[in-house]
Amino acid sequence: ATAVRRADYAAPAFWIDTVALTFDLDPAKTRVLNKMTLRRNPDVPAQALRLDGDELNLARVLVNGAGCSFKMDGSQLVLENLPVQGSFELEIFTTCTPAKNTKLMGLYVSNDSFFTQCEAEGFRRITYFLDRPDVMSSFSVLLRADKARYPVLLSNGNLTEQGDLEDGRHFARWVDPHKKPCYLFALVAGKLVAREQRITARNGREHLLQVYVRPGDMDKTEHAMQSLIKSVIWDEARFGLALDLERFMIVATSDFNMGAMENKGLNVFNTKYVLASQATATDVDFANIESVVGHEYFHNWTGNRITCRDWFQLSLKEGLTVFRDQEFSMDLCADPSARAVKRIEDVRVLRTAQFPEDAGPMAHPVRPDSYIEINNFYTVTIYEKGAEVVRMMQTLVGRAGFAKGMTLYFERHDGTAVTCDDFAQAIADANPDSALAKLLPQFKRWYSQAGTPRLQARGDFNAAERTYTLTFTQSCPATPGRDSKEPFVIPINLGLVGASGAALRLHIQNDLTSVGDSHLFVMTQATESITFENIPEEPVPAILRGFSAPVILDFDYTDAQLLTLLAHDTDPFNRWEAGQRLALRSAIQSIADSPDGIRAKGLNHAYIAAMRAVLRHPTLDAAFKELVLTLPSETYLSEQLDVVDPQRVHATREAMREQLARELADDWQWAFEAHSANGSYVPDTLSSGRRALAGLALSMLCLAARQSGDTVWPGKAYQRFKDADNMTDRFNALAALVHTGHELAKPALARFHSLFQNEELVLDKWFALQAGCSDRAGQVLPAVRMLMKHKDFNLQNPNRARSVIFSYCSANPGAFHRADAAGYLFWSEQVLALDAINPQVAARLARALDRWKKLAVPYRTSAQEALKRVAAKASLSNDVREVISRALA
Ligand code: B3K
Ligand code: ZN
Repeated sequence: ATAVRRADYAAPAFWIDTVALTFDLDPAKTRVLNKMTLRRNPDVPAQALRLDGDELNLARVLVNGAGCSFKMDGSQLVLENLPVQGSFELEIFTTCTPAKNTKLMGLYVSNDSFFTQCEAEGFRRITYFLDRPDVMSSFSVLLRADKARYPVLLSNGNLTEQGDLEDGRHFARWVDPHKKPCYLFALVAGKLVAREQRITARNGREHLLQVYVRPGDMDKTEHAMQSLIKSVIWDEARFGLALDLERFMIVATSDFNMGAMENKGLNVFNTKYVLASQATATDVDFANIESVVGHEYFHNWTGNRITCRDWFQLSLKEGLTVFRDQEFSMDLCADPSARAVKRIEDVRVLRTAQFPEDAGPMAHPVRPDSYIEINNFYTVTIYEKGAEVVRMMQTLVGRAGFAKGMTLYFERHDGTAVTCDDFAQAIADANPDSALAKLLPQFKRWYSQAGTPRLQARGDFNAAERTYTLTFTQSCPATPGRDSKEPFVIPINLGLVGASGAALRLHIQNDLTSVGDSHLFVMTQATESITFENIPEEPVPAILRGFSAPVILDFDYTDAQLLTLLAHDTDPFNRWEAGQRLALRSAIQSIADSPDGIRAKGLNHAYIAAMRAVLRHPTLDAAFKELVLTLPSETYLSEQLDVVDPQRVHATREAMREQLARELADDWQWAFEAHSANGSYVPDTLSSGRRALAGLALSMLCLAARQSGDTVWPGKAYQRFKDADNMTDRFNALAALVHTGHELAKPALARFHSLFQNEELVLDKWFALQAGCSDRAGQVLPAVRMLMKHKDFNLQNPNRARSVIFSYCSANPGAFHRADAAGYLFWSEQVLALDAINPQVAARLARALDRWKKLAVPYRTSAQEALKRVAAKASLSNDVREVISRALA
C-alpha cells in the first residue's frame, strides 16, 4: 500500500450531481443499482473517470442507457470516452454479501438487521463511486426487502413513498433534500421499534425525532431522546444553528466499530451510547450518551452542512465537534464547579491518551500530511487535540467573538467541502482586532506541527523592586518526519497567589489595560517574560489556569507552593493539578528510590493532610473531591519517566493507594456514609459526583481492609452490591471486591452474571472488570484466556472483543506488562486473529505497544519481539501494517 499525501490533493475530474440507489436487500446477496448523473469538472483537464470499489461483484455498466467499455485498474472501475459536454447518466449494477461483512464497513448484517457504515471509505463497498468527501450529491434511495423479516426500512432524508410488493416484500423510498458526500449515506433495515417525539423549534418548524432500537430495548431510550432534545435546543441557543430536517433519526446497533456515526438525518449508534436505564447503566454511561448524542447531532452542521475537502482535514469537523460537545456538556452543568469537573475530565483524557500518542511512533499533526489507512487517523490527536486548538481560538477571540466567527464560517462555506485553513480564517476575520487575527499564520502551526510543546517557566522575585518576573521558554520535541519546530502561539491564563492564599491583584509592567486577578498572556516567541509590579512577597504563580493550552508545563514549585495552590487557587483546574503534581512527584521519587516500590518513603504527611482537608472540605463538591483524591494513572505516570518499568510503576502506585486507604480510613468511612443516601436515582452531575465519591471511598475501605484483615467493609460492599437500586452503586461495590481480590468477589461476579445474562452491555462490564482487574499474582492473564472461552464471548463483536482484550492490553498495564512476556504473546495472537475479521479493530489493538521503546529491559526486548511477530505475517491489513511498521521504525 502506498501513502496518500495532502500535497497531492487534486479536485475531482467529475461531479456526481444526483444518485438514485435501488437496493434489493438480502444478507447473502444484495443487489445494488446505482444510477448517477455526472458531468465533467470544467476546472480540471479532461481525463478518465475512475470510480472506487471494494469487494464488489460488478454485473453491468451503462452510459446513457447503452452498454459501454470499461476496464479495472486494481479495485477501481475506469471509464474512458465519456461524453465531453453536459450531463450524462451512468448506471452501475453490483452485488455484495452483507452477511459475510465482518469488517463492519459498507453494508453489513447485525442481529438480522442491515446497517451501513461509510465513513471514511465504506461507500465503495456498497457501489462504485467517487468515494471522497468533496463530491457532494443529491441522493434518492429505494429500499426493497422481505416485509416480515425487515419491517422497518430507513435511509437519509424524507420518506416519500412506501408500499407492498409481491412475494411478501415491501419497499420504501427516501429522498434527502440536502446534498451530501457519500460517506454520510446510510441505510437501516430490520425489526426495530422507535421512541418518537415531536418538537417545535424556535423558528416554528416542526420536527420528528426518533430513536430506533430492538423491540426489547424500548425502555432504555428515554435518556437518549432527552439528550437529543437538549442538543437541538443548545445548538440553536448557543450558535443559532437550527435543525434543517423534518425527521432526525438515531438507530442503535450492537455491532459497531466505534461510538456512533453522523449520517445525515440517520445517525447510527453503538448501543453503548444509546441504551440506558437506572438498572443497567452507570452515571458515566449516562454522561457519555449525552455527549455522544450531542456530538453526532452537532455534526449535522459542523461536518455535514460544511464538510471536509479531503480526509487530511478530518479535524475540521472532529476537533470542532468535540469542542462543541464539550461546551454542550459544560453548559448543561448547573454550576461553575461542575463545569470545572468536566474540564478536568477532558484534560485527563487528553493527557493520558493524546500526549503519549504525540510522543510516540504514531504522532501526527492535527492536520496530517500523509497516511496509508485513513481509519488509523481517527485519533485522540485529531479529536481531542483538535478540540483544544479550537478552544484556544475561542480563548483568543472570546466566547462572543467565537460565535461570530462560527456565523461567518457558515455564511462563507455552507453547503461546501473546505479546509482547516478556511475555518481558522473565518474565526479570525470575524474578529479583526483579536490576537488570533494578528497571529493567524503562526497560530496555524498548531495544525501543522506534531508533538506536545513543553513550556518551561521560571519565577524571579525582586524584593527591592517589589516585582515578580515570569520567564517562559517553549520547545517541542522531534516527531516522526520532523526534527525542528517553530514556536507556537500559546495562550497562558495566569494569576498570582499570595502566601496566605489570597489572589493578588495584577499590575503588569508597561500595561495599564489589564486589571483583576487573572491575565491572558499570549506567548509567541521561544522565550518571553512578563513582569508584575507592587508584589509584596514572593508569590505562587498559578500558570495555565483552565489548561488554557495543550502543553506540558514545567515549573519548579516547592511542595509548599503546590499545597497553597491546592488549597487556595481560584481556578479549580489548577487546584486539582497541584494535587496531581504532588502525587506525581512523590511517585517519581519512590520509583527512583526503591526497586520494588515497597521500601519507598511513600506519601508525606503534608500531602495526606491536604487530601484529608479536601475530602472533608465543607463546600467543595463531591465530584471534584473524587478527582483530587484519585492518583494519576499508571499511564500518565509512565509518561513522566524516561525509562519505564511498568511493574515498578504499578507497585508504586498501589503502595500509594494503600497508604491513602490506610491513613485516611476514618475519613473514607465518613465520606462513604455521608455520600451514600442519595434518595431516588437521578444521573445529574451533583448526585453522580456523590456516587463517584462514595464508590471511591468504598474501594479504599476494601483496600484498607485487605491490609488489616478486617472483614466488615468487604461484607458491606457485598451488601451494597446486592441491594443497590442502580448500576453505578452496584458496579462500584462489585469492583471494590474484585480489585481487592476478596473471596466475596467470586459469588458476586456469579450473581452479577446471572442477573444480567440477557443484557449485552452489562455483560461487557462483567468481562471488562475481570480483564481490567488489579493483578497480584499474575492471575489476570489466565483469567482473560478463560474469559475468551466463555459462552458469551464473541471475537466478532467489537464491544465484546474490546471488553476483554482491550481492557487487558490497553487498560491494565500492571497485568499486561509481564516479565515473562506472556502478555505480549497474547497481544500478538489477538492482533492477528482480529485482523482476519476486522482490521480497524485490530489496528486499534495494535497500538497498545506504541510506547514500547520507553520500556525497561526485559519488557522492551520482548515487546519488540512481539511486534516483529506480527510484522512477519505476510497478509496483514494496511491498517495493522501501518501501525506496526511505524512502531518498529
Ligand atoms: N465520524 C465518525 C467516525 C467515523 C470513523 C470511521 N473509521 C464518528 C464521529 O466522530 O462522530
Ligand atoms: Zn465526530
